[in-house]
Amino acid sequence: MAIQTKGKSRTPARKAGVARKSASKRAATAYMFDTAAETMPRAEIAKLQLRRLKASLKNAYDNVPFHRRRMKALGFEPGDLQRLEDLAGLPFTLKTDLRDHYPFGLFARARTEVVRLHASSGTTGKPTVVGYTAKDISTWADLMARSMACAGSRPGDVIHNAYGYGLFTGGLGAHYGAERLGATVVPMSGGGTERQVVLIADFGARVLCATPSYALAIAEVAEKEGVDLRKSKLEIGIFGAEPWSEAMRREVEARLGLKAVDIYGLSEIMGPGVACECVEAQAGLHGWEDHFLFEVIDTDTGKAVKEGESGELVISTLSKEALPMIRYRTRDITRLSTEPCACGRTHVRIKRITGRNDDMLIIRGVNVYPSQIEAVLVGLPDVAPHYQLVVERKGTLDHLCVEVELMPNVVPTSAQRKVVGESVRHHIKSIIGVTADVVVKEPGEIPRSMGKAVRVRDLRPKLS
Ligand code: DLL
Repeated sequence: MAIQTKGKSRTPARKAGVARKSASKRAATAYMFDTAAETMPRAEIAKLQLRRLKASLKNAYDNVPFHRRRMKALGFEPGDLQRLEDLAGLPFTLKTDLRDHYPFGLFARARTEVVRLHASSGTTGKPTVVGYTAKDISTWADLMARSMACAGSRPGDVIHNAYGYGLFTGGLGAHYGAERLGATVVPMSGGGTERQVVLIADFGARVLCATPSYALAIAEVAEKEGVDLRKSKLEIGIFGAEPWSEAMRREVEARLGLKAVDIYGLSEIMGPGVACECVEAQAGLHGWEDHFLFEVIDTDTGKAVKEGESGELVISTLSKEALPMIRYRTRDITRLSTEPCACGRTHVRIKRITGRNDDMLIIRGVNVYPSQIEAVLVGLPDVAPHYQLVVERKGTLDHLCVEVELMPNVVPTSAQRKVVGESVRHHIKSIIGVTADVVVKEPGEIPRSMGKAVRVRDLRPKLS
């Protein structure tokens, strides 16, 4: 096994990642959060999942009228679950179910037992509200600490947290995880990018937590300010909350001088830390199967796809108290792999999330995800890795315009723009197979994100 493991001791100090060693000794140990849980044989994982799933279904049945009604309609009681496969007989839960029961209708605990609320802003209609008991918050901190350790962070690190604090789960999720790991957390939130650059350098951050698009914005401001973050103490980026490509990974790694690790999660299930890549392999996110059950389904039929085939990720929670989720349709498109990982962890790998099925554009019959366009742009000379896709309806057809930006060192003559525009158009057509218009903008003209980047401006008339 490529990682050093700890013993099986479950003393609180061990579990909380606070080994009783000097800080320097701790920093020298490749750290793993909970060996017993993370390297469990797969048969053991399945046994644990069945036990926990039964309890989670019972929690939902006993305490949430919505879930009880749906189970009763099928003549199903939680005790009827014999095998994990039986779960496929239960209906999916959708984002609209949370909205329809706004704000607390799917909670399985009295409001007075709920110590924290988070919510999605929700571009249309009501926000999605999620709640946590004190135990849920603690489990989340454990799983975030485990994720951070998996990403290569360890007790004693300075963790610069540029995920937004507030109703978004990124900021507080990473914050509690970093503290639980035994690191020093810098609670920056998003924005004030010049100051972020200064503090990353001055406080000696080893780990940067941010969305990949914001990490790139930080790199860009550092370059403009003449600060070489590649020479700073930064070694690891824990990036997620939005789709990003392998090409973007290489770009941020080169510009910040770190290893960029993908982290995944969603508020409805918990927040960040549902799954995380290991720094050893950087090849898919270990989904923490002792707390969640993952399925991948065909979006149209709702049936399970074979392992390795692409489809929509569906997640059930196994330990959540306040908001148990049964077969939540994430809309995220991915593949699962139970192949052994170089790091020795046995938990399933969720392959890079290519996008959400509601972000997928269909341009003259060709399915396109923004991350595919990103992968093309990032490889091209003179083109900055900032872009937006504008989708319009022309007659009966959808039309795609890709807005790109020149690199700051390129002289923006009209001839140069023409060359770049032509090259982008050609590569998108030959690699993805769609015809797009290309608008080449000046450096800095495409809006930068402080959190999740807005990649698509959809100008098509809304269906009523
Ligand atoms: O984005 C939680 C999070 C915070 C994850 C920080 C990672 C880091 P929501 O705001 O509820 O929660 O958005 C969840 O974001 O369903 C995916 O569509 C997308 N997403 C999250 N992580 C990734 C990722 C947080 N690594 C939604 N790759 C999810 C691709 C991601 N998409």
